[in-house]
Amino acid sequence: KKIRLIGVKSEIGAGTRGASLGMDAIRIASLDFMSNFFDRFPVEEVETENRLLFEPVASPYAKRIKGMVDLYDRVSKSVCSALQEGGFPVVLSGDHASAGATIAGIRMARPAARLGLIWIDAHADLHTPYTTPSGNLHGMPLATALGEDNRECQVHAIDENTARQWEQLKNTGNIRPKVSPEDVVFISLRDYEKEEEHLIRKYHMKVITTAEIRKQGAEAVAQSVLDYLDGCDAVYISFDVDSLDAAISKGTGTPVSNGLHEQEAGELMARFMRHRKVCCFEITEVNPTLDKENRMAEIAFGILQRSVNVWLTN
Ligand code: DIR
Ligand code: MN
Ligand code: MN
Ligand code: MN
Repeated sequence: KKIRLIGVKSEIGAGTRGASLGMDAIRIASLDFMSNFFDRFPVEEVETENRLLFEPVASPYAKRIKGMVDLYDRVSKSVCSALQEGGFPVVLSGDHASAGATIAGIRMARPAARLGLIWIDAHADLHTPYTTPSGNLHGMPLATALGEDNRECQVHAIDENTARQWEQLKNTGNIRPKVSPEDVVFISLRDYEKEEEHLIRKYHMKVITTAEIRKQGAEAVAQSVLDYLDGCDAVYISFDVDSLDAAISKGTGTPVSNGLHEQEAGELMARFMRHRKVCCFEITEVNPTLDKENRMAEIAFGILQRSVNVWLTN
């Protein structure tokens, strides 16, 4: 089996500009560390829809969703092919919105599999166009994977076009839902809205706090997460760098305090990547325009390199 780096330099789902440069910033970090990582693992880039950033927003509660429908199609097919060809897809994405397409791609490659998700993020990314406080699609990828509308908490009326495009996102690959809420684990979740909290409570979704990791240790927590997902056939890990503490994550659009230390994140990932069911890893939301020292990308590269090395020595 072979590592397949998939680059999604998209930022149409974010509210702050610059995340489309994240992958290149990670590449620069690798050069600063004199690593041959990107020489060993060439990136297969997916075409983006970033030109939409110059156009007026048509859907205020799901900004640039028209581009996201096309992006979901491309990203899901690319992830699906990598898996079908026996590869291990490592997705380097700009903003987190396209992670719903990564998940779709996994299910397209393995339609019968029960898929578990490890969502390492300050945010729950469970919004929908009916509940979003920002209209930013990077707050919604998990809802697309769950096939969730959360109409019980509806706050906005959605126009017909937006509603149809939202249906398309949820239906990517004609599999819906892609994952069930009991097979999702949040790690370091700490910034969410009441509409998201409603879903977490309603479905009794598993949440692991930063405090628990500090108390029990990353190794033990990682093991308990894998035990929790034992009934799944495959596991996907989504690593939003804003899971890291605000003190070290200036270079991301929405930093939040009380997050993970670099060491804790590295240890969690090292344990996860040793597990044979883990089939895909994504790292996302590095924004070098917010970070003159490129620290965020350096940390992201460290986590990426360690994760890939652990997987290779398995
Ligand atoms: C907020 C922030 N929940 C929103 N979400 C972020 O706009 O939907 N997700 N930053 O990564
Ligand atoms: Mn996120
Ligand atoms: Mn986040
Ligand atoms: Mn985000």
